[in-house]
Amino acid sequence: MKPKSQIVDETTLLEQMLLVRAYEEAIVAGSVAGKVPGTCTSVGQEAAGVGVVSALAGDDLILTNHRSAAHLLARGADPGRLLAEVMGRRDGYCKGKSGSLHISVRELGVMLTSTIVGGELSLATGVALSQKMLGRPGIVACFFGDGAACEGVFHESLNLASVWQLPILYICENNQWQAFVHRRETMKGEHISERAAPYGIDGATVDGNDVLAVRSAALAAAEGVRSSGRPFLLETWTYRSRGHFEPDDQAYVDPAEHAAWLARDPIARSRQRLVDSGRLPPEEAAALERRVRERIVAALAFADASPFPALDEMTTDVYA
Ligand SMILES: Cc1ncc(C[n+]2csc(CCOP(=O)(O)OP(=O)(O)O)c2C)c(N)n1
Repeated sequence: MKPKSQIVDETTLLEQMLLVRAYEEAIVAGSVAGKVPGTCTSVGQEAAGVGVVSALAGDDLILTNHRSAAHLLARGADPGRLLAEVMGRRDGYCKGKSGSLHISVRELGVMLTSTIVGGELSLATGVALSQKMLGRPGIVACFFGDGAACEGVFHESLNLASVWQLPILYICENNQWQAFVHRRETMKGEHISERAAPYGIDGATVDGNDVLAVRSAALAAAEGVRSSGRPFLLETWTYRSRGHFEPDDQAYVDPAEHAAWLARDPIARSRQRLVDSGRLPPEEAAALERRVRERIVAALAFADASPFPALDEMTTDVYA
């Protein structure tokens, strides 16, 4: 069954962001303990992913990248099966053969995770063309980073999507960093959304650390793509507060920049807004956090109990 994704309640969005954070913190802790392979996290970017996915409809399709936890979890993926996948276990969504970097969950419409930077951009063009030719209603949401937007494939993809009028919502999570290099060193101009106009596409930048702002911008953008059948480029302005991958001591990061962005943490902001407005009493916020942590403890136990695939399964379900 497709998930119901038109969530309106900020407490639900907060719960999803907490789930993403707890899930990735479990991966970090597990990698330190040598139990889970280190991977790329999206700590600090939770509002950008959760806000956009909350605005998608059940039959929309998602293509994502190496920082996909928020996209998968907000879409309704089970954290136990995700952790099992990351840990290479048989009960993972791809039977433990994709790891975190290639995961796909067809039943949730998450078509693929690409670890080839920008790979999802060209593939989204094909998926959207197929949706259009088959007359299917779902639009395609394609998540990528600011580094990917500096590659040729970004320009080729936007050009074709505009020429062929394809229903793609491009979401650039501009987290300021491209692996170990700041975007200032590789990128001309401040905003990726400015690159939409030359291709005849509309674009916008939104505060990616404010989950309500992201949701509202994504609802408008997705609705525009749905009704016009044309692409849209939404840039979520955010920050990757952990390293490029685990472990990474982030010695290359300016501490003042890091501190300034930590002060804008999307989860703390949403929780504060809910508490200040009286919509979420502090004790209920604490109970919510406890429930999320318990869910992740159970998910880890599930993943840990799942066996590795047998040796004779090594060449099944894979290409080449
Ligand atoms: C084509 C290609 N080039 C380089 C890499 C190595 N690499 C992996 S992630 C990454 C940084 C990508 O930056 P960005 O698109 O901004 O995404 P972010 O990691 O910031 O989320 C790089 C260079 C790769 N996987 N694929």
